[in-house]
Amino acid sequence: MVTVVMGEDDKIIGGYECHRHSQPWQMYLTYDDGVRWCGASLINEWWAVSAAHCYIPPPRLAVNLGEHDIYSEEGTEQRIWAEKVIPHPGYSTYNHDNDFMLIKLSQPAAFNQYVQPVPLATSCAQAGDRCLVSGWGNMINTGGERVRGEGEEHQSATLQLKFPFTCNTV
Ligand SMILES: [Ca+2]
Repeated sequence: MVTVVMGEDDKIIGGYECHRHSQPWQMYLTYDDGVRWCGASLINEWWAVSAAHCYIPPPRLAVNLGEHDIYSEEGTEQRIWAEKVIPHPGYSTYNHDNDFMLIKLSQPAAFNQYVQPVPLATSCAQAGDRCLVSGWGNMINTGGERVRGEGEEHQSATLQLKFPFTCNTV
């Protein structure tokens, strides 16, 4: 598990369109009647992990799996409502420490070639390791407005891991 917390105007650049369904654990969250929200990853058929700053109470939150193009119906999607949403009890809104959240699904995800749990790490990451981040974030800065055409296909980027003591010296 790698967390990337950035300042308000920091961006990840240099991304590319993911190979279709190459990250079958990647999901995005919606609330109410389908408002697109944060990203998340499927851990197993009942549970997903996201960020605590994405908290929405369970009756309103849903996970969306099997997605690639969020603006077209591809026949691979699963939308499942959340039954429980559990932010890390030590989450700090001040500095985003412990920015993790577990989501229990109201029914199990159906695994297939488009929906699979994320392979969890078996050892700690080291500084300098390369890691892949992905999602459907905005691709241009619109001052907060989401506009159709931005990040509609699943995007990937590779980052090199730095630990805080390294970041603080550059
Ligand atoms: Ca779709």
